[in-house]
Amino acid sequence: MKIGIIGPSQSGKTTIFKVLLQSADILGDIGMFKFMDYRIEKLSDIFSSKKKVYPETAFLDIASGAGFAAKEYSKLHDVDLFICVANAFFNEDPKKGLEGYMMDIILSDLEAIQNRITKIEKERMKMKTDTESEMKLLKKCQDSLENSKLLRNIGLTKDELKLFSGFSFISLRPIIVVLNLEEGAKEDKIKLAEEYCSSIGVNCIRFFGKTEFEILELNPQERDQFSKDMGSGYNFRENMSRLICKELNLLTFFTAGDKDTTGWHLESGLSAIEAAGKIHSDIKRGFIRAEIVNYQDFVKCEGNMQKVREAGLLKIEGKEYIVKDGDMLNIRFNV
Ligand SMILES: Nc1nc2c(ncn2[C@@H]2O[C@H](COP(=O)(O)OP(=O)(O)OP(=O)(O)O)[C@@H](O)[C@H]2O)c(=O)[nH]1
Ligand SMILES: [Mg+2]
Repeated sequence: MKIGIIGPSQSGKTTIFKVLLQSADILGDIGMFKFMDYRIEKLSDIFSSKKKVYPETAFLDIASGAGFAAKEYSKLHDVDLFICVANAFFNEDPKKGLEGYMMDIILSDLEAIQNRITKIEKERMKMKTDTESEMKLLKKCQDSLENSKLLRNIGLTKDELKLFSGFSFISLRPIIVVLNLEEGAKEDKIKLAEEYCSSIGVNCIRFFGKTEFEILELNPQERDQFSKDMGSGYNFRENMSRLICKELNLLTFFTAGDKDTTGWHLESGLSAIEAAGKIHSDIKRGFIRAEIVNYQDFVKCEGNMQKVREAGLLKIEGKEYIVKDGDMLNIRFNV
């Protein structure tokens, strides 16, 4: 999985990249993003784990030129989700900046669609595969893009998406907008930008670039104090982690013990055997059963397994069990 930061020039892309990745993990314009999750902190406390392991993904800081030049387009083809940063500091109008940038995205997809249509029209005779259904789909997408609709939001079916598997349209992938603001930013302008995002079906999150960057430079104790002063729940990295999971349809399950507490990502709807495979192929191969308690229930029982058992909240499940977000898995296996 790969995430890419895009957006207008000088909007704060590199700033947010550094904040999300916490400088240490950065190598040039690529780094690993750790998905923050308070549940990992809590579980590792309860289990006195020696190590905490967060789910991770590659993160790219994609420098912007004007629009999407062909060479940039090729850098984007394997990115699964885009974070688009809009400048809302210095009295900028974030809505205007966003509209311009979304237009660039739409135009670049439109160009790819038109190229394909032209190619099919020219070479229809030579092409072995049925081009009729593809052509119909291309025209439908062309229409939507011309009406400023992102391809992600036009309800393409699984079969239609399959026809597009050889392409890498940007607007077909999830985009999260980050409004990069400053204390004292004009609320009405920000609201307008947020309304625009919701009108095009894109999630949007506020980010105080400069403040976050300053926090980054504090020592860990000062950072903790600052977070407390800002009120609980204030944690940009964690909010962003949650939003990315939601967009990519991922849930988090845990394994916890004295050695480590680990958070794992799994696509929603998958079963215990797939979860086992994430941990280790041997565990998948030798799967016998899974003992499962959900994080919520575990905490309700004060992190005491005895109480969990007495309350009947420890489930014994087989391979087919559909894993839920927050499930703690202990898989019995034999190889
Ligand atoms: N005042 C203010 N300045 C900011 C904020 N965020 C970023 N900046 C400044 O804006 C400038 C651009 O920030 P970058 O993070 O480098 O922006 P960028 O989008 O990566 O820029 P390019 O890669 O050149 O397109 C830098 O001088 C930052 O210090 C903010 O929230 N407030
Ligand atoms: Mg930059």
